[in-house]
Amino acid sequence: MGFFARLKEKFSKKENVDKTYSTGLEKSRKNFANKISSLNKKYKKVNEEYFEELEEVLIEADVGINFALSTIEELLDKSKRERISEPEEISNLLVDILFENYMSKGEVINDISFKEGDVTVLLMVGVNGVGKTTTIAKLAHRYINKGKKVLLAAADTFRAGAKEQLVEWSKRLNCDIATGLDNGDPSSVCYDAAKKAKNEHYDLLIVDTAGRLQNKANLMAELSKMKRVLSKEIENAPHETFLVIDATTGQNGVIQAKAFNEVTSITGVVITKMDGTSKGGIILPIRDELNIPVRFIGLGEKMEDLKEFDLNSYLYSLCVSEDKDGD
Ligand SMILES: Nc1nc2c(ncn2[C@@H]2O[C@H](COP(=O)(O)OP(=O)(O)OP(=O)(O)O)[C@@H](O)[C@H]2O)c(=O)[nH]1
Ligand SMILES: [Mg+2]
Repeated sequence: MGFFARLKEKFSKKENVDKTYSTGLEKSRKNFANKISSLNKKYKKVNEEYFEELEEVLIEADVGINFALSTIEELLDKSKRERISEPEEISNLLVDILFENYMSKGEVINDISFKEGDVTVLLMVGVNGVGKTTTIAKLAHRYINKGKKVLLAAADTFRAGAKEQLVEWSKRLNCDIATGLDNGDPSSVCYDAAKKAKNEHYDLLIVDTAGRLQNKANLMAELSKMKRVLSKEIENAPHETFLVIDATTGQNGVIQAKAFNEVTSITGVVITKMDGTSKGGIILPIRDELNIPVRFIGLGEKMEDLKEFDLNSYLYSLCVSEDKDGD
């Protein structure tokens, strides 16, 4: 049995499907699964046009041209080898290929692994407006609920109101925060926060950074200074650097990921605003081209809508059409 057949069996009971995933990916599912389902009805046997249309559906889901081309090529190869010509089976094989491709691109990890008895430091980076600060709030909420002592650092000293936004979250979450001067050096906030986190035995320090679009050299210098300051206080900090990407920006997100990956080492990607887009395929080329695991996925505005990335739930919610599902 292929991956997709097993997945459908696993989720044959609706209550086994994560509601946040299925609701958050609704727009993407309509744009992907439902289109494939109509394609399968249109063709009795697959032919060249079928594969062309399937490739178009992939591109519309925003997986990017290169990823779409290589996936279709692999699908053609496999279907020939396995002598499959029935549309439904071909599209099942497509999901198997998407799964295998994700799994083959390096390690699959989600949750943060904590350093027992020491501070774990998480640096959040990404261009402006992608959802860094709200994701920090959601992560803080998550780990506070798991009994962790969490400190936030407002190291976005650049954007007007950025500090106040994080302070507001800290109040709502009842979470401690270290702040600095507006337009001050973000590294000095990092220094104060790291000292406090170490002396007062916090489990997790989450550092918010400015999403300003600047030249690579400046960004690299600023991030490496912050990292240097953090690691002086806490061994090997930051232990995690998450790049936040807004799913609604589509292929632009892939470009951002490449750019950030060149200036600093990223340990994970967080994809936000999945609920607001039909471009849900964006996760696949990011993983394919960067070999970085997607760690969390933002499927809505509520605190609980940030979920650990789960490939099964993601592919199921993206690829199983509603008409077949009986919704
Ligand atoms: N629907 C939805 N909205 C989200 C999600 N994540 C973030 N947002 C919204 O995106 C907007 C921008 O979020 P911020 O967290 O301020 O983004 P930022 O990256 O910190 O922005 P800058 O500090 O200006 O660089 C806010 O209105 C959030 O509510 C999500 O998963 N789903
Ligand atoms: Mg922010």
